[in-house]
Amino acid sequence: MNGYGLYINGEWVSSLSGQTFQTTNPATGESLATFPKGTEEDVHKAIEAAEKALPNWRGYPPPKRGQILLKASSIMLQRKNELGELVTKEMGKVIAEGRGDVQEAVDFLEYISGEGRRLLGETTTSELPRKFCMTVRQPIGIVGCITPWNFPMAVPCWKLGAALISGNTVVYKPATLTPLCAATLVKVFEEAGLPPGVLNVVTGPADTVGRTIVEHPKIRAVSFTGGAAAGKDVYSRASASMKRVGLELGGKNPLIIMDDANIDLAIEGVLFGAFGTAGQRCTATSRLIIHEKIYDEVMGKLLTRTEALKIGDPMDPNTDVGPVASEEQEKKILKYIEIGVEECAKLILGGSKLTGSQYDKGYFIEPTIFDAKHGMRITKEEMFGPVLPVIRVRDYEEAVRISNDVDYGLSSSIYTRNITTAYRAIDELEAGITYINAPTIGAEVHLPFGGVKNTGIGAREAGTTAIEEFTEIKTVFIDYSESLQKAQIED
Ligand code: UN1
Repeated sequence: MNGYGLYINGEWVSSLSGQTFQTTNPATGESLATFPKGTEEDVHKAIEAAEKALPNWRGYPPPKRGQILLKASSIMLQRKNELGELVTKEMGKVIAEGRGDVQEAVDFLEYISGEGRRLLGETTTSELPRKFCMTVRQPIGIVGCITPWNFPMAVPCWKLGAALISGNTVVYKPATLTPLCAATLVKVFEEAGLPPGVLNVVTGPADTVGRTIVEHPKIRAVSFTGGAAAGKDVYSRASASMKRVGLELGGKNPLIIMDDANIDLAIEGVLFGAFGTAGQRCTATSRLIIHEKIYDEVMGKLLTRTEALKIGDPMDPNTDVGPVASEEQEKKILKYIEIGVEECAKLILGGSKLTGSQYDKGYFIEPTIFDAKHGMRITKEEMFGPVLPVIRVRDYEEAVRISNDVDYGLSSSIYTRNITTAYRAIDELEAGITYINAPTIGAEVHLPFGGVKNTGIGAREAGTTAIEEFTEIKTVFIDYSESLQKAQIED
């Protein structure tokens, strides 16, 4: 077993508490590594290092910052297989998706490195003669990034890449389930030439490490991806020091199949959207809404295809569904299955933890399908597992009304061959992302990512909007008239 440290001021150090925690493989229970349990004082040290590194990094020409990020991207690409295996070992997604997680990180770092040659401001006119007006982008200062376990390479890179290219220094807290992915990622940045103190990592619990980051007045912005309850807590605590807050929280993403859809294509989409990553994506297809005319046909085919999914060792390339990420996840998902049964949703498929032979050491849950009614808890709350409630509707209007009648609004999808229906859905679905004839998952890094309602606030991550979260806009007026000119007052 390897021991790892916190990464502060370019050095791997142990926690001031001397306490540690383990990271384990959710498919086998095998222990992977030991990490320091960071404390409030450890976070203070990380903040000091970030503060010390800030003037130099702020002054670093952005294209040079971009070169470092581009190098990190190419190191990750070279090591894609090894890093993909690490993702799979530490959080359980199947190996093709483990590699996909790494590829998404590679793609984003490549994309955002080019921002070093843009970071665009605007120039515009003045209402006074011989006066020049423009905006420039400046770093915010020290920022905190708090990331989830479900995309332990991609999501940290969205945040760290955008924060770093913008000239901020960072205190980073990875999810307690995936510290090994985080440490490996940080080593990539180190190898790519990131100066000491620019990126600092403190592993440990949310209620000490996370909370200190969120509350410390020297941290000027926090970017958080995680559950809705935790996100609300971050938002209210961060407000005391008037921080900039970016939140990417949950989803209850509908996939609608209309009566004119290509049904086989739609079923492929449902399988990938609902059971890919064992349903543990914020974008996962977590409600299936089917037009009544084709309900029986879709359900018949869906059940046959779902029953054939291979559940097991996520390192085996033939496996379709791996374990869920932890015991806590397993408990929560099984509890939701119980709730579904109690509220009289009809359990059509699955519903149990798998046991026996290879399953006993890990957290495996059968892909589960419920025939449900809109309004049940399983149709409104995020379950974050391989559990799909299906709702039957009369027409498009009812499908959209039900789609929108939840607290979340991240991703959404409709399968239809009718162009009018497709365009109406773009107008009418309340979500940050709408797919036409594709599942709710699989967003690309050069487009904005995020949602409405309880899904989050702040600028969208990724895409052209990625730097909004991590830059301040300064407005500049240059008067070269050699006289005092008074805006709004002179004729
Ligand atoms: C997440 O689940 O937090 O669109 C991110 C997708 C991926 C990103 C998911 N590209 O499903």
